[in-house]
Amino acid sequence: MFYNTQQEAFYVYVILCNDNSYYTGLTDDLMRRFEEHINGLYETCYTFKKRPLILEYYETIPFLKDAVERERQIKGWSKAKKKALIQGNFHMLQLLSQCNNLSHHKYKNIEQNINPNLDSARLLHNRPSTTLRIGILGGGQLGRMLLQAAANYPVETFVMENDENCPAAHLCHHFTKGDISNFDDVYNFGKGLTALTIEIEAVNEDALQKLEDEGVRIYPKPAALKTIKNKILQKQFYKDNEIPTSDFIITQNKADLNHHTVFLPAAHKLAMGGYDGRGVELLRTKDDLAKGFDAPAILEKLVTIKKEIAVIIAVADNGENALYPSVDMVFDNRLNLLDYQISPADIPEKVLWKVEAIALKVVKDLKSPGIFAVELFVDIDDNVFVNETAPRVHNSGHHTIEANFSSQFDMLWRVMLGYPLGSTEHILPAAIVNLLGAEGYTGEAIYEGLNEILQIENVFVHIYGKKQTKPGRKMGHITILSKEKQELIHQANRIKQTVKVVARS
Ligand code: AIR
Repeated sequence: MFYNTQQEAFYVYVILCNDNSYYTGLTDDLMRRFEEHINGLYETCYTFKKRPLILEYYETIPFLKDAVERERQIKGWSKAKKKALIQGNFHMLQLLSQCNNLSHHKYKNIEQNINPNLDSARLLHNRPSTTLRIGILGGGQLGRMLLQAAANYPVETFVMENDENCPAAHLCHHFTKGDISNFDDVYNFGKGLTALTIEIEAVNEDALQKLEDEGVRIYPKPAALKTIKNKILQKQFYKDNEIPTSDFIITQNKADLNHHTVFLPAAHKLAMGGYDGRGVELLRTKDDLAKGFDAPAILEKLVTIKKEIAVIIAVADNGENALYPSVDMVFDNRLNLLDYQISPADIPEKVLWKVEAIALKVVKDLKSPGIFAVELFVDIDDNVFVNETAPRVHNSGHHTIEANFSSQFDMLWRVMLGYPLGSTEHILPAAIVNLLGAEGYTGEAIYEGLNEILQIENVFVHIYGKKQTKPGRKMGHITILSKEKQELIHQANRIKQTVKVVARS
């Protein structure tokens, strides 16, 4: 090979071939050389019939001797190292360089485990988007809606859940059947991924901690998840951080309740594992004590509630945050489940400020990026208390799919992929109605009344694809958009009366 040694610079370049391997070369005319590759000039002698696809990387080097040395160096590098160079991931490059002395087996392991995008969001912003590998623990409706939003981004998605027919199983690129509460299952699932999120709290947080220590980004951080997941720790966290929350007593078993009858009426909430109305019992009088839980729990003084409000907040890796307009939640007291919700909430500005300031404090004190839903009570004197927080996408944010510029699901991808936060502004006010499995029906789900409802304009149906219905199970939701609050309430009631989730008899 002859080079024009009179010229000022030489190029060492890396091209991606159509079999996904890299070819490294040296030239004094980058464009000409690349065209020659494209036209197949080097097919047999250099690339063994690997046609180049893309010129991925080049360096300009002033002296031929240095350029030859650099080409020799890069040629000897592994694919992972070349990839790190192309991505400008110097952290990974360094780590891989240190691995040269290890045995092949060990080296391969490290290579696989090193997250190709360990560098911060700052670096992510500054380079072209590459496809990242992101996992979701849990495959229910929240995972499903996350995946619907993921389809718009350069991301390879992974889901782990016990049930291979779960709502999220068929929307991800890779499904793993596994137990999200088992250490080994979670660790093995997460170790090759760039980032991991959860769609339910009941996951193995020790495995998440180990993964985080090894460089996988976890949303929310395992430490924040640990605090929230256990209702006793969660309540203690509010107390320690002077966040207003209703009074509570910790109970270890059912017998403990007998010592606290003066505290009634109260809500007894299981420390671990409750969701969607499960793990909560209202104890009004002594006669209700038998309904209490025989496991660690909190007994929470009932507040005279005027309103229940939820605020969803997104937090980026760099701490930047974005608040969604608050949501009015109207509950079904019998099932302890959300009945319908309206956003933005109808509350005086002074109360709204309190709500937003308290919700923001909760999220800031948790010190974690991700999406958080803070549920709050407003009492008859307009005092605001935190009820509970979820460190994930949440039922109270489902309307954001149609009603806001960036939905809560879209937002979480922005956070995890290191993109700028989206706008939380609403396009139109919205209401949602949860579609719950009707009382008295258990079995293969069928949906009555959808035809009628789908004739209404500005109504959006979301069926979660759960094969089996049972009383009170969340099977779907319907969103209504309108400028008029009365119209939202009217359509919400109409939907509640018309749509029914029953079972095939
Ligand atoms: N979920 C998680 N925490 C609260 C809720 N609602 C969602 C998640 C989870 C699903 O509910 O998406 O996977 C489980 O619903 P089910 O009906 O299968 O118990």
